[in-house]
Amino acid sequence: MARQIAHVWWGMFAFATLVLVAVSAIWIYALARKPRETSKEQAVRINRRWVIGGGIVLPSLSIVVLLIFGIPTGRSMMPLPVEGQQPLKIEVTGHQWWWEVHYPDSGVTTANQLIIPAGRLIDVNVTSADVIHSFWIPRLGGKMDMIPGRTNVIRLQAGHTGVFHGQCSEFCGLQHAHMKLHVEALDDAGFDNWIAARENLSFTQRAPGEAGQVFDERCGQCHRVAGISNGSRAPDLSDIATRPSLGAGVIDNDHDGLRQWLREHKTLKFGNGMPAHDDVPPQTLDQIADWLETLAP
Ligand code: HEC
Ligand SMILES: [Cu+2]
Repeated sequence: MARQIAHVWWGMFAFATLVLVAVSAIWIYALARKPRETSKEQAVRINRRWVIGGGIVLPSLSIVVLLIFGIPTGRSMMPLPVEGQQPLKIEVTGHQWWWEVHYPDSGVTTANQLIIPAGRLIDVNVTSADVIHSFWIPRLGGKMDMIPGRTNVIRLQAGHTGVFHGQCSEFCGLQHAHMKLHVEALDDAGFDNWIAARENLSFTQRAPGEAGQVFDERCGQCHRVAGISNGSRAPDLSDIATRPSLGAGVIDNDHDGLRQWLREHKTLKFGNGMPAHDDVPPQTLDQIADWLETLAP
């Protein structure tokens, strides 16, 4: 659909260029030619021809042609039923400043990453938990406001597998720029595996000793880890070890990055909704990090 829109855009661009060239040519010709003797009636007739032809017929014709191409293209981005295809429904909720991603058919929840099957129609149901955000994956086309108390649907389709980048595109506060979404299109089998691995995910192993206690008393109040904690105010951490970045793209999710996030997230992402844990000994935070690194399907 994004490709069709691009085609319409290039068509409009080509036509506009043609009009510009033609008008310039006529203008230069009019400047350069010798004045001709014309009677008053003749002048009026010529005038009228230009007003009717250039001012009414040409624009009307252009708009009709544009609508012929534009309306079907616009419709293809609307979440209308398609014969023989059941679009995959995914719910994406904007938060200051991270993305909650939920697959209602399988009950899988993740954050800051949107994994989709390539080639399939996807109906992304977007909303917001706080202020207005906007869902935008430039290379997949289309953009949709995420409005609290309202669900908008945008239909997308990735033409091939690979990584695309998403970004919030409605100013939503201090860290609006740090609200990136990792979008990855997998082949059908890869996507089914990804979902199946998370479908009945449940952990039993807590972090050892004090780390486990701190997690239960604090982290778990906001964060969910399947089988361990049930917080819903912050990104679900059940598959945190498999995510490419932390803080919606602020820092890579590797050994050092995770430890740095837990200690310094207030400087890495000033104003973000996670409280500082300065009173927790750094070794304990590191132990929590060790344990978070095991949270993968
Ligand atoms: C008051 C709620 C709250 C508490 C308590 C809390 N967090 Fe967070 N946490 C958040 C929020 C909100 C974010 C998202 C911040 C952002 O990216 O803007 C977050 C992000 C994270 C992330 C990055 C997730 C991602 O996918 O980007 C990790 C890891 C994390 N928290 C671990 C912890 C740990 C470990 C603790 C306990 C020591 C903890 N959190 C306590 C609210 C909380
Ligand atoms: Cu934003």
